[in-house]
Amino acid sequence: MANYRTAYAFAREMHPKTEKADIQYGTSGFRTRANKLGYVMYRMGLLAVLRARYKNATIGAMITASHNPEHDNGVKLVDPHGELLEQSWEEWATKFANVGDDQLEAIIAEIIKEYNIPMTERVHIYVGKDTRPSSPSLAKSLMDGVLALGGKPVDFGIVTTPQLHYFVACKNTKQEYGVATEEGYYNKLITAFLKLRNNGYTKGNYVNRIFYDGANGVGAKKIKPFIERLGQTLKIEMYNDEGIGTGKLNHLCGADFVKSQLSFPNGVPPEQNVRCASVDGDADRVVYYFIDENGQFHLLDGDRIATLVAGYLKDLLSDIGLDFNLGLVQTAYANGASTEYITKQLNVPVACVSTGVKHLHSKALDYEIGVYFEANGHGTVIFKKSVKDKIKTILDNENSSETQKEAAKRLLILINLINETVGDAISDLLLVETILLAKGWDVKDWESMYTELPNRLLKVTVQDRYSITTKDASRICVTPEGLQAEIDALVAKYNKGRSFVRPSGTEDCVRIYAEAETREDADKLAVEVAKKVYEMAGGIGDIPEIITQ
Ligand code: NG1
Ligand code: ZN
Repeated sequence: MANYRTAYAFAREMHPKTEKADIQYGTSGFRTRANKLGYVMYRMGLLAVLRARYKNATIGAMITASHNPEHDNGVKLVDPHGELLEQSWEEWATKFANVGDDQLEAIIAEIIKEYNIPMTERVHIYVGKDTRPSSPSLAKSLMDGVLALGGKPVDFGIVTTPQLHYFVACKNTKQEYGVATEEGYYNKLITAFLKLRNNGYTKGNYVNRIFYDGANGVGAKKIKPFIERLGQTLKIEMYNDEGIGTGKLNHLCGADFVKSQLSFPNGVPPEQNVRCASVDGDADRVVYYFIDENGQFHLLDGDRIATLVAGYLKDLLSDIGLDFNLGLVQTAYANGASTEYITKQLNVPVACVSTGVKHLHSKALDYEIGVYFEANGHGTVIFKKSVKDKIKTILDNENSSETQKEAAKRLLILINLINETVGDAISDLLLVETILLAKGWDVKDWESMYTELPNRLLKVTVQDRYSITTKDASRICVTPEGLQAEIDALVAKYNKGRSFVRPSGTEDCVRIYAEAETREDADKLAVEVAKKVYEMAGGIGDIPEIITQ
């Protein structure tokens, strides 16, 4: 069997380190230009085997750069329960990626010693990839790494990020979570969705028709089984399903484009008052939007989904007559109005954590039912096992009323519709559709839950984005010194103003967020803060401005 010595020799021969500059395992794994990633993939293959042996479980590796342009790529490792790689191992990932070829042997030996990793188990590594043209060869490099350390790569081909997370969870729960195949995934979600539509699929203002923007990526491919099998229960009209390698992935379309540009994606017909949904390049995010009769664009983002879901769960729990510790997790990007609505109207506690799914997911675990969503549309709900067990007892109890039993049954089916391992655009979309139908709501009813504060996201390129450091879930800027005071002064000029800046973990830029009482003010504040960052943090390239199209 291969051992770490041959892995080291193989690396030098086949996957030598080509880049001098260090890279960092960021918000969502490694992400950069695809042509810089070959050796990083190989090394992540090695690390995945070590992690799998340490955990005595199957580990996943997803090759994707999500919403980034087509020429980028990346990799994120998936831990045994389908969650993202534990943070303490991110440091190992960064070390593995950056050591010289001649230090690889030593670092493998070091981690084996540190964790006392048994090097005999033949562990499985589940590998998935998005539709980027660079993905197949990068997957090959990663699988070379897996084989070099005697692991067994299982190639799932092109799948969405949440599908891969689901497969890993299924395998490690011995299929209790579901069957670890694409078919198993479709069956689980479609069965749940159809059961929830059993009593009909139109009600009140709800119309069972949506436009779906596949971002010219894997989200377009993987919605097809749903379109076929949901039939009339939900008429999904798909747009942006261009072939692989056309350069159109995420280009002027997809969830990130819609959320950051606040405009309709290319390729989707702007039909008035029709619910539209866009997913991103690996289909782990979804946002909704529509155009009204005055041609005005309206966005319903992750905050809107979170409030819709949390509100509906509260209703169901009150029908069931059980009181669980339900909490919602957001980031600083959440609209101030959504946070206020959730805490004051829904009476649900809200926690604010740093950007990045891993932070939201781990905080959500603190609640019996944890709902988490990033404003960009990435999120899900997680339920403690004890919650599921208690709900089941309602069904078995002969003293339960019909209302209680109905609600309990519904919630248990709803849990099967939710991908608890990670945010899942398709599962979230089906969840939203289920709730809107239950309430008899169209997009306007949904939007009227609360009035959002206008907000704006901008990017600034600087010499070294890590010269910007922050604290308090990114809400306070620590360095460059004096920048926070400048931001405070700008914010103070605007009613309901709020703004913060942080280095992106996935792109080489600093992100600026601003909100205020009016659209004009939010835009102005965003540009002013962006200019300050440009001045004080070594801006390069264009001075930021709002490009309206
Ligand atoms: P960065 O590039 O670190 O801001 C972005 C998103 C995150 C998360 C990751 C992973 C924003 C502002 N940031 O991270 O929320 O989704 O990508 O894809 O949307
Ligand atoms: Zn994504």
